[in-house]
Amino acid sequence: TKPRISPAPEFQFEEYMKISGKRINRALDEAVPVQKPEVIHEAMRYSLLAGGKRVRPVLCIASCELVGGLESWAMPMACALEMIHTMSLIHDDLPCMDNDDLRRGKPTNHKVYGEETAILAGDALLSLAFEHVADATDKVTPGRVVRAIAELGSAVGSQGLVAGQIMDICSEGKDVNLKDLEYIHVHKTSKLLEAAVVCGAILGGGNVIEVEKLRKYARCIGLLFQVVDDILDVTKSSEELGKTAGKDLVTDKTTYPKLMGLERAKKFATELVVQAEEELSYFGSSTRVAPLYHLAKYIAYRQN
Ligand code: GRG
Repeated sequence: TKPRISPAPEFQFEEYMKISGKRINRALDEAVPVQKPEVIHEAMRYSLLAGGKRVRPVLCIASCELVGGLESWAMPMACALEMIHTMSLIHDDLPCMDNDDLRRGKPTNHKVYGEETAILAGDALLSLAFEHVADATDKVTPGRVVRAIAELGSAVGSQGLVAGQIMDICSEGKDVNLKDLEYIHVHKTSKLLEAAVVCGAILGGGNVIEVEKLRKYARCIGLLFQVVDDILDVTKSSEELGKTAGKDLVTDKTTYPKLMGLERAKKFATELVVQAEEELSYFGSSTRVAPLYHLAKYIAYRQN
């Protein structure tokens, strides 16, 4: 790999994530007030405000600011992305899907509110996401808002998240090759990350070249996100195995390390960071590019 220059080396990434996270959490809190019927709004708020890294909203805002927009132009979309991400987690955790009891360190939505309410809370968050963006035409032209909504819709539906989830379900218990695995990840994980970056750029007024450069960057970090997830899965499992000798913690899930070996998976992750940085180099090394540059690194070197 060739030597790389870090844009704005003095950039305080952790501080940036903390401050952005606080502003995003405040906007989410205001977007879903407690109102009648209380139980559904409580269930929506329970999962939405339960923590999480807020990677998608931060990507959206950073991308908007990179092309010259303001945070406030992208905030409704940033909230919508987190609402959709959260609803996909609520539905993914249901007994008919992954049947998980814990999410973000707390009991899953259906464990607290029951399956019926959890399904409806997910549906309501999905619907609210689009309403929330469509309502916000006071700062950005309706044309840009409509383009961003189309982008978001395609990332979520039967060509997006839903496509990834259905292929994942259909491949259960079968041999999955690298091409199938990539399809699942691109749709389950990358599509929404791509929408976050692209919608931010559209709302910020980016031109076609800027939007497409950022799309390429987003595709790299989307895949990177999943490769790293798989690597963490393996390395954590082996750590756990050390601690809980005899207990079988190795899943039969198909992962990148399983298909290409741990070392090649790590090399692949490094290549993806380099490629993501190359896409960003189009924007020079101003402070505005620093958040996206550091977000790629954060995704690559995170521990959870
Ligand atoms: C979207 C209409 C619609 C239905 C849902 C269930 C389903 C269809 C899709 C599942 C999608 C899914 C669970 C993808 C996994 C995405 C992923 C990488 C989650 C982890 O994201 P992080 O690490 O989590 O950003 P935090 O908790 O930090 O937000």
